[in-house]
Amino acid sequence: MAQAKTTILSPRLDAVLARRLLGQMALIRRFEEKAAEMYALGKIGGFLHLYIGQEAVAVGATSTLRPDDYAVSSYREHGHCLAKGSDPRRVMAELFGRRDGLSKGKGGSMHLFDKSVNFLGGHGIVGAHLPLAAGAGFAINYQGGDQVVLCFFGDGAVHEGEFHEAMNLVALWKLPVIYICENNRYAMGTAIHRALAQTEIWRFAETYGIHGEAVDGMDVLAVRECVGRVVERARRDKTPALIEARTYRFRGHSMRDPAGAVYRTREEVEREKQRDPIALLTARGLKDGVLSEADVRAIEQNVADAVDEAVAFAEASPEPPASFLFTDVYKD
Ligand SMILES: Cc1ncc(C[n+]2csc(CCOP(=O)(O)OP(=O)(O)O)c2C)c(N)n1
Ligand SMILES: [Mg+2]
Repeated sequence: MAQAKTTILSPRLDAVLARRLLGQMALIRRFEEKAAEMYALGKIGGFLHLYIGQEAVAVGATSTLRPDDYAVSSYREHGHCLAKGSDPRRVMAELFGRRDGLSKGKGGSMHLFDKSVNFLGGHGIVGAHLPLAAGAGFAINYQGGDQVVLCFFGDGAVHEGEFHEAMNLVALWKLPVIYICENNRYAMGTAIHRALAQTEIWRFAETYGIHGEAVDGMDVLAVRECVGRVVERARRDKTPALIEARTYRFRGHSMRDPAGAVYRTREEVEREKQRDPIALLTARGLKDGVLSEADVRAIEQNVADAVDEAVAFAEASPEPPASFLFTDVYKD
Protein backbone atom coordinates (compact mmCIF):
# COMPACT_ATOMS: atom_id res chain seq x y z
CA MET A 1 0.00 0.00 0.00
CA ALA A 2 1.00 3.60 -0.32
CA GLN A 3 3.75 4.89 1.90
CA ALA A 4 6.08 7.85 1.96
CA LYS A 5 9.70 6.94 2.22
CA THR A 6 12.71 9.10 2.68
CA THR A 7 15.98 7.39 2.00
CA ILE A 8 18.33 8.32 4.81
CA LEU A 9 21.32 6.38 3.65
CA SER A 10 21.82 5.54 0.00
CA PRO A 11 22.70 1.93 -0.74
CA ARG A 12 26.23 0.65 -1.19
CA LEU A 13 28.23 1.80 -4.15
CA ASP A 14 31.08 -0.07 -5.80
CA ALA A 15 33.49 1.14 -8.49
CA VAL A 16 31.76 -0.61 -11.40
CA LEU A 17 28.33 0.72 -10.48
CA ALA A 18 29.65 4.22 -9.78
CA ARG A 19 31.32 4.43 -13.19
CA ARG A 20 28.29 3.04 -14.97
CA LEU A 21 25.77 5.40 -13.36
CA LEU A 22 28.03 8.44 -13.59
CA GLY A 23 28.92 7.60 -17.19
CA GLN A 24 25.27 7.41 -18.22
CA MET A 25 24.24 10.60 -16.44
CA ALA A 26 27.25 12.46 -17.86
CA LEU A 27 26.44 11.19 -21.35
CA ILE A 28 22.86 12.45 -21.13
CA ARG A 29 24.01 15.82 -19.76
CA ARG A 30 26.68 16.32 -22.42
CA PHE A 31 24.40 15.05 -25.18
CA GLU A 32 21.75 17.60 -24.30
CA GLU A 33 24.16 20.50 -23.83
CA LYS A 34 25.38 19.75 -27.33
CA ALA A 35 21.81 19.40 -28.63
CA ALA A 36 21.05 22.90 -27.27
CA GLU A 37 24.10 24.23 -29.13
CA MET A 38 23.00 22.51 -32.32
CA TYR A 39 19.52 23.96 -31.90
CA ALA A 40 20.96 27.47 -31.58
CA LEU A 41 22.89 26.85 -34.80
CA GLY A 42 19.68 25.88 -36.58
CA LYS A 43 20.78 22.27 -37.09
CA ILE A 44 17.85 20.99 -35.04
CA GLY A 45 14.35 22.28 -35.68
CA GLY A 46 10.95 21.91 -34.04
CA PHE A 47 10.63 21.31 -30.34
CA LEU A 48 13.47 20.40 -27.99
CA HIS A 49 12.85 19.73 -24.30
CA LEU A 50 15.94 19.24 -22.21
CA TYR A 51 16.14 16.77 -19.32
CA ILE A 52 19.11 18.50 -17.68
CA GLY A 53 18.83 18.17 -13.89
CA GLN A 54 16.61 15.08 -13.99
CA GLU A 55 19.19 12.53 -15.18
CA ALA A 56 19.22 10.52 -11.94
CA VAL A 57 15.64 9.42 -12.49
CA ALA A 58 16.10 7.83 -15.92
CA VAL A 59 19.50 6.37 -15.07
CA GLY A 60 18.66 5.07 -11.59
CA ALA A 61 15.37 3.56 -12.73
CA THR A 62 16.51 1.91 -15.96
CA SER A 63 19.64 0.54 -14.23
CA THR A 64 17.33 -1.97 -12.54
CA LEU A 65 15.94 -3.34 -15.81
CA ARG A 66 16.76 -6.33 -18.00
CA PRO A 67 17.30 -5.55 -21.68
CA ASP A 68 13.96 -7.14 -22.58
CA ASP A 69 12.02 -4.92 -20.17
CA TYR A 70 10.24 -1.89 -21.62
CA ALA A 71 10.43 1.85 -21.05
CA VAL A 72 8.15 4.54 -22.42
CA SER A 73 8.27 8.27 -21.87
CA SER A 74 6.91 11.72 -22.65
CA TYR A 75 8.45 14.30 -25.01
CA ARG A 76 11.29 14.96 -22.49
CA GLU A 77 12.70 11.56 -23.35
CA HIS A 78 16.27 11.85 -24.63
CA GLY A 79 17.56 10.70 -21.25
CA HIS A 80 15.29 7.66 -20.99
CA CYS A 81 16.11 6.57 -24.52
CA LEU A 82 19.87 6.88 -23.96
CA ALA A 83 19.66 5.21 -20.55
CA LYS A 84 17.72 2.30 -22.08
CA GLY A 85 20.70 1.75 -24.36
CA SER A 86 19.99 3.50 -27.65
CA ASP A 87 22.94 4.52 -29.78
CA PRO A 88 23.64 8.24 -29.16
CA ARG A 89 24.55 8.64 -32.83
CA ARG A 90 21.08 7.55 -33.93
CA VAL A 91 19.41 9.67 -31.26
CA MET A 92 21.31 12.76 -32.45
CA ALA A 93 20.52 11.93 -36.09
CA GLU A 94 16.82 11.84 -35.16
CA LEU A 95 17.10 15.28 -33.53
CA PHE A 96 18.68 16.49 -36.78
CA GLY A 97 15.76 14.95 -38.75
CA ARG A 98 18.09 12.65 -40.68
CA ARG A 99 17.54 9.31 -42.31
CA ASP A 100 19.72 7.33 -39.89
CA GLY A 101 17.80 8.66 -36.90
CA LEU A 102 15.94 6.22 -34.67
CA SER A 103 12.64 7.14 -36.37
CA LYS A 104 14.24 7.65 -39.80
CA GLY A 105 14.23 11.39 -39.25
CA LYS A 106 10.45 11.54 -39.28
CA GLY A 107 9.87 11.92 -35.56
CA GLY A 108 12.37 14.41 -34.21
CA SER A 109 13.16 15.10 -30.58
CA MET A 110 9.75 14.16 -29.16
CA HIS A 111 9.36 10.90 -31.07
CA LEU A 112 12.38 8.74 -30.45
CA PHE A 113 11.48 5.05 -30.69
CA ASP A 114 13.84 2.09 -30.53
CA LYS A 115 12.50 -1.43 -30.80
CA SER A 116 16.03 -2.85 -30.49
CA VAL A 117 16.20 -1.77 -26.83
CA ASN A 118 12.45 -1.96 -26.12
CA PHE A 119 12.09 1.80 -25.82
CA LEU A 120 8.46 2.42 -26.72
CA GLY A 121 8.79 6.01 -27.55
CA GLY A 122 8.68 9.58 -26.66
CA HIS A 123 5.13 10.92 -26.79
CA GLY A 124 4.13 14.53 -27.33
CA ILE A 125 0.62 14.45 -25.93
CA VAL A 126 0.73 14.84 -22.17
CA GLY A 127 -0.57 11.69 -20.48
CA ALA A 128 -1.25 9.80 -23.72
CA HIS A 129 1.41 7.17 -23.15
CA LEU A 130 0.17 6.12 -19.72
CA PRO A 131 -2.56 3.90 -21.19
CA LEU A 132 -0.02 2.66 -23.77
CA ALA A 133 2.17 1.46 -20.90
CA ALA A 134 -0.85 -0.38 -19.49
CA GLY A 135 -1.30 -1.97 -22.93
CA ALA A 136 2.31 -3.11 -22.98
CA GLY A 137 1.81 -4.60 -19.51
CA PHE A 138 -1.33 -6.37 -20.72
CA ALA A 139 0.61 -7.80 -23.69
CA ILE A 140 3.31 -9.12 -21.35
CA ASN A 141 0.75 -10.96 -19.24
CA TYR A 142 -1.16 -12.20 -22.29
CA GLN A 143 2.01 -13.68 -23.75
CA GLY A 144 3.06 -15.19 -20.43
CA GLY A 145 6.23 -13.10 -20.11
CA ASP A 146 7.90 -11.76 -16.98
CA GLN A 147 9.10 -8.40 -18.26
CA VAL A 148 8.10 -5.12 -16.67
CA VAL A 149 7.26 -1.69 -18.09
CA LEU A 150 8.61 1.59 -16.72
CA CYS A 151 6.46 4.55 -17.70
CA PHE A 152 7.99 8.00 -17.14
CA PHE A 153 5.81 11.10 -17.15
CA GLY A 154 5.57 14.56 -15.63
CA ASP A 155 3.53 16.05 -12.82
CA GLY A 156 1.46 17.80 -15.50
CA ALA A 157 -0.17 14.48 -16.46
CA VAL A 158 -1.53 13.73 -13.01
CA HIS A 159 -4.65 15.90 -13.30
CA GLU A 160 -5.57 14.28 -16.59
CA GLY A 161 -8.12 11.50 -16.93
CA GLU A 162 -5.66 9.17 -18.61
CA PHE A 163 -3.51 9.01 -15.50
CA HIS A 164 -6.44 7.80 -13.42
CA GLU A 165 -7.81 5.45 -16.08
CA ALA A 166 -4.39 3.86 -16.52
CA MET A 167 -3.82 3.51 -12.78
CA ASN A 168 -7.20 1.88 -12.38
CA LEU A 169 -6.56 -0.63 -15.17
CA VAL A 170 -3.08 -1.68 -14.06
CA ALA A 171 -4.39 -2.20 -10.54
CA LEU A 172 -7.54 -4.03 -11.64
CA TRP A 173 -5.81 -6.30 -14.13
CA LYS A 174 -2.58 -6.70 -12.16
CA LEU A 175 -0.26 -5.50 -14.87
CA PRO A 176 3.54 -5.30 -14.37
CA VAL A 177 3.72 -1.55 -14.94
CA ILE A 178 5.60 0.95 -12.81
CA TYR A 179 4.52 4.54 -13.24
CA ILE A 180 7.31 6.97 -12.45
CA CYS A 181 6.13 10.53 -12.11
CA GLU A 182 9.02 12.95 -12.46
CA ASN A 183 7.76 15.73 -10.28
CA ASN A 184 9.86 18.72 -11.33
CA ARG A 185 7.23 21.04 -9.79
CA TYR A 186 6.25 22.75 -13.05
CA ALA A 187 4.14 21.93 -16.07
CA MET A 188 5.40 24.47 -18.59
CA GLY A 189 5.11 27.68 -16.50
CA THR A 190 2.46 26.40 -14.06
CA ALA A 191 3.66 25.54 -10.58
CA ILE A 192 2.30 22.26 -9.25
CA HIS A 193 0.35 23.82 -6.37
CA ARG A 194 -1.66 25.85 -8.89
CA ALA A 195 -2.76 22.75 -10.78
CA LEU A 196 -3.05 19.86 -8.34
CA ALA A 197 -5.26 19.67 -5.25
CA GLN A 198 -3.07 16.86 -3.88
CA THR A 199 0.58 17.70 -4.53
CA GLU A 200 1.93 14.55 -2.87
CA ILE A 201 1.57 12.58 -6.06
CA TRP A 202 2.56 9.19 -4.61
CA ARG A 203 -0.62 9.33 -2.50
CA PHE A 204 -2.81 8.74 -5.58
CA ALA A 205 -1.63 5.11 -5.40
CA GLU A 206 -3.75 4.61 -2.30
CA THR A 207 -6.91 5.35 -4.29
CA TYR A 208 -6.17 2.45 -6.60
CA GLY A 209 -4.91 0.10 -3.90
CA ILE A 210 -1.39 -0.14 -5.25
CA HIS A 211 2.02 0.61 -3.84
CA GLY A 212 3.07 4.27 -3.87
CA GLU A 213 6.28 5.86 -2.77
CA ALA A 214 8.15 9.15 -3.00
CA VAL A 215 11.87 9.17 -3.68
CA ASP A 216 14.61 11.78 -3.92
CA GLY A 217 14.95 12.06 -7.69
CA MET A 218 18.30 13.83 -7.42
CA ASP A 219 19.92 10.81 -5.77
CA VAL A 220 20.54 8.16 -8.42
CA LEU A 221 21.21 5.49 -5.81
CA ALA A 222 17.97 6.21 -3.97
CA VAL A 223 16.05 5.97 -7.26
CA ARG A 224 17.82 2.74 -8.12
CA GLU A 225 17.04 1.22 -4.74
CA CYS A 226 13.39 2.26 -4.79
CA VAL A 227 12.65 1.28 -8.39
CA GLY A 228 14.71 -1.91 -8.01
CA ARG A 229 12.39 -3.08 -5.25
CA VAL A 230 9.18 -2.42 -7.15
CA VAL A 231 10.57 -3.88 -10.38
CA GLU A 232 11.43 -7.09 -8.58
CA ARG A 233 7.95 -7.29 -7.11
CA ALA A 234 6.24 -6.46 -10.40
CA ARG A 235 8.21 -9.20 -12.13
CA ARG A 236 7.33 -11.74 -9.47
CA ASP A 237 3.74 -10.86 -8.58
CA LYS A 238 2.54 -8.63 -11.44
CA THR A 239 2.09 -5.78 -8.96
CA PRO A 240 2.02 -2.28 -10.40
CA ALA A 241 3.35 0.75 -8.49
CA LEU A 242 3.41 4.53 -8.59
CA ILE A 243 6.70 6.23 -7.77
CA GLU A 244 6.98 9.98 -7.37
CA ALA A 245 10.55 11.02 -8.10
CA ARG A 246 11.09 14.54 -6.74
CA THR A 247 13.35 16.32 -9.14
CA TYR A 248 13.96 19.65 -10.86
CA ARG A 249 14.68 20.75 -14.40
CA PHE A 250 17.59 23.15 -14.49
CA ARG A 251 16.60 24.60 -17.87
CA GLY A 252 13.29 25.97 -19.03
CA HIS A 253 10.41 23.95 -20.43
CA SER A 254 11.72 23.99 -24.00
CA MET A 255 14.02 26.01 -26.23
CA ARG A 256 11.27 28.65 -26.41
CA ASP A 257 11.71 29.11 -22.66
CA PRO A 258 15.44 28.57 -22.26
CA ALA A 259 15.87 29.46 -18.59
CA GLY A 260 12.38 29.18 -17.12
CA ALA A 261 13.05 32.59 -15.56
CA VAL A 262 9.57 34.09 -15.82
CA TYR A 263 7.86 31.77 -13.35
CA ARG A 264 10.76 30.75 -11.07
CA THR A 265 13.13 32.85 -9.02
CA ARG A 266 16.85 32.79 -9.69
CA GLU A 267 17.35 31.85 -6.02
CA GLU A 268 15.13 28.79 -6.41
CA VAL A 269 17.00 27.58 -9.48
CA GLU A 270 20.40 28.18 -7.87
CA ARG A 271 19.29 26.36 -4.70
CA GLU A 272 18.18 23.33 -6.69
CA LYS A 273 21.40 23.30 -8.69
CA GLN A 274 23.24 22.72 -5.41
CA ARG A 275 21.74 19.23 -5.62
CA ASP A 276 22.91 18.47 -9.14
CA PRO A 277 22.58 14.67 -9.42
CA ILE A 278 25.90 14.33 -11.22
CA ALA A 279 27.76 16.34 -8.59
CA LEU A 280 26.05 14.39 -5.81
CA LEU A 281 27.09 11.00 -7.21
CA THR A 282 30.61 12.24 -7.95
CA ALA A 283 31.00 13.51 -4.39
CA ARG A 284 29.64 10.27 -2.97
CA GLY A 285 31.94 8.15 -5.16
CA LEU A 286 35.02 10.18 -4.24
CA LYS A 287 34.12 10.12 -0.54
CA ASP A 288 33.60 6.34 -0.56
CA GLY A 289 36.87 5.88 -2.44
CA VAL A 290 35.23 4.05 -5.35
CA LEU A 291 35.92 6.86 -7.83
CA SER A 292 39.12 8.85 -8.32
CA GLU A 293 39.53 12.29 -9.88
CA ALA A 294 41.16 10.51 -12.82
CA ASP A 295 38.07 8.27 -13.24
CA VAL A 296 35.84 11.34 -13.35
CA ARG A 297 38.04 13.06 -15.95
CA ALA A 298 38.12 9.88 -18.07
CA ILE A 299 34.32 9.63 -17.97
CA GLU A 300 33.99 13.28 -19.01
CA GLN A 301 36.39 12.74 -21.90
CA ASN A 302 34.63 9.57 -23.04
CA VAL A 303 31.21 11.18 -23.12
CA ALA A 304 32.53 14.30 -24.86
CA ASP A 305 34.04 12.04 -27.55
CA ALA A 306 30.84 10.00 -27.88
CA VAL A 307 28.74 13.15 -28.29
CA ASP A 308 31.13 14.65 -30.87
CA GLU A 309 30.91 11.38 -32.73
CA ALA A 310 27.11 11.51 -32.54
CA VAL A 311 27.08 15.00 -34.07
CA ALA A 312 29.45 13.95 -36.87
CA PHE A 313 27.23 10.94 -37.59
CA ALA A 314 24.10 13.11 -37.67
CA GLU A 315 25.74 15.69 -39.95
CA ALA A 316 26.83 12.96 -42.37
CA SER A 317 23.42 11.28 -42.51
CA PRO A 318 21.21 12.29 -45.48
CA GLU A 319 17.79 13.89 -45.20
CA PRO A 320 14.97 11.34 -45.56
CA PRO A 321 13.62 11.30 -49.12
CA ALA A 322 10.09 12.60 -49.80
CA SER A 323 8.94 9.05 -50.50
CA PHE A 324 9.41 8.34 -46.76
CA LEU A 325 6.23 10.31 -46.18
CA PHE A 326 4.29 7.25 -47.28
CA THR A 327 6.20 4.58 -45.38
CA ASP A 328 5.57 3.39 -41.79
CA VAL A 329 2.03 4.74 -41.89
CA TYR A 330 0.46 1.30 -41.53
CA LYS A 331 1.96 -1.86 -40.10
CA ASP A 332 2.68 -4.44 -42.83
C1 LIG B 1 -2.96 16.79 -23.79
C2 LIG B 1 -1.98 17.92 -23.87
N1 LIG B 1 -2.29 19.11 -23.32
C3 LIG B 1 -1.41 20.12 -23.37
C4 LIG B 1 -0.19 19.96 -23.97
C5 LIG B 1 0.79 21.11 -23.99
N2 LIG B 1 1.88 20.81 -23.05
C6 LIG B 1 3.06 20.37 -23.50
S1 LIG B 1 4.10 20.05 -22.25
C7 LIG B 1 3.01 20.54 -21.09
C8 LIG B 1 3.37 20.50 -19.63
C9 LIG B 1 3.60 19.14 -19.09
O1 LIG B 1 4.27 19.21 -17.87
P1 LIG B 1 4.76 17.93 -17.10
O2 LIG B 1 3.84 16.81 -17.35
O3 LIG B 1 4.98 18.33 -15.69
O4 LIG B 1 6.15 17.54 -17.79
P2 LIG B 1 7.53 18.31 -17.80
O5 LIG B 1 7.48 19.24 -18.99
O6 LIG B 1 7.67 19.04 -16.52
O7 LIG B 1 8.55 17.26 -18.01
C10 LIG B 1 1.81 20.93 -21.68
C11 LIG B 1 0.65 21.43 -20.94
C12 LIG B 1 0.10 18.71 -24.54
N3 LIG B 1 1.26 18.45 -25.14
N4 LIG B 1 -0.78 17.70 -24.47
MG1 LIG C 1 6.67 18.90 -14.69
